Amino acid sequence: MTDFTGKHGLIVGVANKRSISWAIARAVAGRGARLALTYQGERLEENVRELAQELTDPLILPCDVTSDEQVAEVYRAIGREFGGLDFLLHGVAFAPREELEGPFVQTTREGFRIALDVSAYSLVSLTRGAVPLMAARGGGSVLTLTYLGSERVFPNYNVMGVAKAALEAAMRYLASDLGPQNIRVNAISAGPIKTLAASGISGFTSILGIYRDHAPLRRTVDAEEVAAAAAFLLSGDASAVTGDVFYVDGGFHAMGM
Ligand code: NAD
Ligand code: IMJ
Repeated sequence: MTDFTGKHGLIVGVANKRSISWAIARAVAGRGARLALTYQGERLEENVRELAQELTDPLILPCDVTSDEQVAEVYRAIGREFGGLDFLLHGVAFAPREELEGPFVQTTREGFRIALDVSAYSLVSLTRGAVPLMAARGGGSVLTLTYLGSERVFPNYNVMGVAKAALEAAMRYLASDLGPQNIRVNAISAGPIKTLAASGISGFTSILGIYRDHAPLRRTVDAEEVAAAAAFLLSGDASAVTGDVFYVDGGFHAMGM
């Protein structure tokens, strides 16, 4: 199933062992992929290098997505080392903490700019950099991670909801641009999972409880379940799927009440 033998991938968004991007890295590496992993800053380098010890011959590179120069250097290194690229996983999101509490109407111009730059524009710039390397392989697959807060209101998700709406729209425009080059672009909308991006969010535990009570499957999802769907979408098995938001949320999105 979903074999990645001989495939090369770039995974952006690993912070620690709980990161959804790390679960995806393990899933595709376990099916034979060779990976480049990036870390956001020196603070996270050691984490990523330690996790990557279980991978075969990984490429570990710095990448703060707000730096065009760092993004360019990532692709120069991948071009040198891999000579092409088959898939890209975008698992990056950030808004200043103060924006994730209190009323959305108080969102600052700077908080809005940062959230959309890091969480949505980065898909555009990372995908653009990947295009020549994917074209060299006759096509590729790009996948991003989103949340239902793009479509409905969740307490405190605030400007991240707006950033995820922009991310999903960007995903569709990229799918349209790049389809002719056989590059597919999709998103997984995951249910809530306790990761670093969920830590310290007030009310997060009660949101998990609401999913347990109301999702059709009456439970929350784990990162490995997101990773299994990600492996499918990143692989040739999904060769006719592009421009899609694929829900891995126990069915929660289907409910009205
Ligand atoms: P995480 O904190 O492990 O991952 C977020 C990543 O974003 C981190 O690795 C962090 O280093 C990276 N990042 C932030 N700013 C960056 C920058 N300027 N440059 C480079 N990297 C930067 O948490 P996660 O839950 O695994 O989040 C991964 C993705 O999944 C995010 O897009 C998030 O919105 C999405 N998601 C998470 C959940 C959830 O409940 N945890 C649900 C749905 C979607
Ligand atoms: C985050 C905030 C509020 C409600 C939330 C979340 N719900 C879920 C999340 C209901 C599921 C997690 N999520 C989907 C995210 O995309 C989180 C993004 C995020 C988290 C932080 C925390 C630390 C910080 N900035 C952040 N920026 C983005 O300083």
